[in-house]
Amino acid sequence: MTEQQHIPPEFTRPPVPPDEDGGQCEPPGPNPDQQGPELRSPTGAPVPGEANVRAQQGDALTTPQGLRQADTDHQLKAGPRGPVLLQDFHLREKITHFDHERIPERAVHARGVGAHGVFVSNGAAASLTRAKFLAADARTPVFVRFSTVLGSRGSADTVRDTRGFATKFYTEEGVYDLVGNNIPVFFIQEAIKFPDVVHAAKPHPDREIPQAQSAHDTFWDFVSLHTEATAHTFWNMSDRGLPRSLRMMEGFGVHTFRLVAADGATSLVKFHWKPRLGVHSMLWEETQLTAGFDPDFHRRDLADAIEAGYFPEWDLGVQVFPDTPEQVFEDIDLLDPTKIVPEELVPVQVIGTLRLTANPVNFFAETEQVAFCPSHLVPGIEVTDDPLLQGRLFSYLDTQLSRLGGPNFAQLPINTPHTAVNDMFRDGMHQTAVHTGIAPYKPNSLDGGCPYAASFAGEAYVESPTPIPPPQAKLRTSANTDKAQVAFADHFSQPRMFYRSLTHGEQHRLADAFSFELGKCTSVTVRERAVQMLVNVDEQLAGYVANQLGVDVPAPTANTVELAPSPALSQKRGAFPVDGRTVAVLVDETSSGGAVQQVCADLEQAKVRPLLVAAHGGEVEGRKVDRTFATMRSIEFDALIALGAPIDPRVDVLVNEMWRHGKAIAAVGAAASLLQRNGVDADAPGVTVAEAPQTVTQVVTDLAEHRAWDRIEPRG
Ligand code: HDD
Repeated sequence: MTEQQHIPPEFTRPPVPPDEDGGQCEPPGPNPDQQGPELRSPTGAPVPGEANVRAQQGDALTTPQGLRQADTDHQLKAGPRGPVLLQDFHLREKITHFDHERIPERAVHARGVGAHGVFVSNGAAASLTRAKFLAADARTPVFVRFSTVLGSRGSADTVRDTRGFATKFYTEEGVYDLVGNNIPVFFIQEAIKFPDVVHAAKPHPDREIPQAQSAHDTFWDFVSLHTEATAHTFWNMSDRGLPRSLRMMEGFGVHTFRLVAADGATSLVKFHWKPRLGVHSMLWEETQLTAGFDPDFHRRDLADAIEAGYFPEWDLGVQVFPDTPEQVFEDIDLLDPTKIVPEELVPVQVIGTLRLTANPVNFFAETEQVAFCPSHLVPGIEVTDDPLLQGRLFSYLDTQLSRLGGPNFAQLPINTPHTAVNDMFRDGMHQTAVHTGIAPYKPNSLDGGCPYAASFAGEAYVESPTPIPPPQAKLRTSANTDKAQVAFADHFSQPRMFYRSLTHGEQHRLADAFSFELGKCTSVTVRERAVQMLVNVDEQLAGYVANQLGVDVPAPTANTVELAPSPALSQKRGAFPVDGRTVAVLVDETSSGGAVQQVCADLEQAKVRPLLVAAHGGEVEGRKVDRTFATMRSIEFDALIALGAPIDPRVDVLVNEMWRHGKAIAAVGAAASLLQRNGVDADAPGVTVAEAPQTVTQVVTDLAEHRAWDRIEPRG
């Protein structure tokens, strides 16, 4: 593990709290704290006893039973060319284990990448919730998994799709999972429709085509019939569906949750993750090139940035609403997961900051086996009657039973709480705890009544986060109101608000996305019905797409209301931190005189990653060549600084693509001929021709804007 991939000090297990009732219970199973120096797994969970055993064996190759092995290259035969012997148990065990190494991929969100980190609360939510990890200055280890939704585990990162943003907080009160997406609304309002929307969105069941795409008949057939999906569909067709980096996208809890303060007072909230690096997207062409050239692009971007010490950060924020029986705010039903509350109406208040600081040591052990569930709650955070959220509370545990081999997956290191577990759950496949005692039931006297029922004695808090609250807790349900039902039924007013909140450039790219997606549908009926959905949102948009498809524009059919645009929904422009951005430093045989070293050092000083690009591998001025003309493509770089003007068609492709994608381009001295040769206007926005130091300064400034928008967006 590199020095950067340290396990933050937060990964020490908080002391096991004294048993609340002062009892003398021994926690079930071996207490690793009593077994000498603990070995910590990457997740920070202790690995009981392993430190001692490993010391004895050293690093010799062994069988799973610990038998030291001298040879794993040859099979045991009767004579040098004879039949293989059944008694070659190493051969049998090795191949048998290999045959069973794959587990079922996630039903959705199969393609993902994770990282460890820490959440630091600023205490702003302490008055709203008794959750201890939201107290002032509380530091909590976390594991985050980002994911796409539709694709299989081996699909490309940069497809057009929603991104999962799941965060596991290992709090001192147990695990809290905030299982969100980078889109604040969802396709459906009721969980019962989830199998339908996923069946429609996944590849067609006859040929299993297309992989990881919504551009096909069944998806658009469903969303144009089940029009509550309109809002999410618009967000997916916008730039939000094409994140430049997992480090540069927002996250949303989507649902409305309930916070419970220490005095029992409740409020309703929506959670937001705001990336410190800003929200930035790729262009559609970039994503297509990248999916082929580097399918692991987002995984690599996240891991490389963390490895380089550019730790990505997000501010966690909440929109806070009064907890009224109606649970409706300004005619927006807070139980409807297809609706947002514009930030202009209810601002987002920052309550803490997440920083990702370590890559997993083992993908399968951590990223593949992590199990999130919206019902992993802590005191002070509760669910509401949102019909989508209610169904999710069941589905995650259910699917993980088959994906992770039975009911004990919470004992896997990545899922282990950093607190004592006295669940009295026993046996079952892969039970790893060695429980003690003879009475895993309550009430009992034979184990001294242990474990004691947790009480919150001394605290006003009487509610319980457990799904079946004890008699003293009251179930909170929402009032039925006609207004609420009407709000659920309006599927087009908020998509229109979203569309009208975008810049012209964003609207143009969204219209082209609809044209691409629907252009891939072979059914004219589906195309026409999708245009009907669009015309209920915006007639000009529908007209543009209908023209691209060659279909007529129908009249609007829906009753809608005009909502004020929400500027917060458009991706912010302006200068953002450039941590971990990549710059191609292009050299040729004339590049010398220390320019390479100087430019790369200046870029690293600005927290930008220089990638040296040359005709051949090796070194230039003592610096390793990172990419050759054979291995590079423009989509890997956020900007280009040319110190040379090599004559090579692949270099010309690089320059043309970066020009077309509005990326910062700079040339030093004679390298300006490279721009001239490719028709790059030296006076255009985002283009710099200067001496080396000035080019770095200007490129870093341009990088902060993400793109030279004036170069690529239609005027007006
Ligand atoms: Fe889900 C996984 C997010 C609706 C059922 N979901 C999953 C993951 C994320 C989300 C981020 C991946 C977790 C990981 O990295 O392991 N899901 C959402 C959001 C939703 C949503 C933000 C709407 C607001 N999900 C949703 C519904 C259902 C599910 C309505 C079922 C009724 N989701 C699942 C699942 C998954 C899952 C099938 C597949 C893998 C897993 O749970 O562990 O149970």
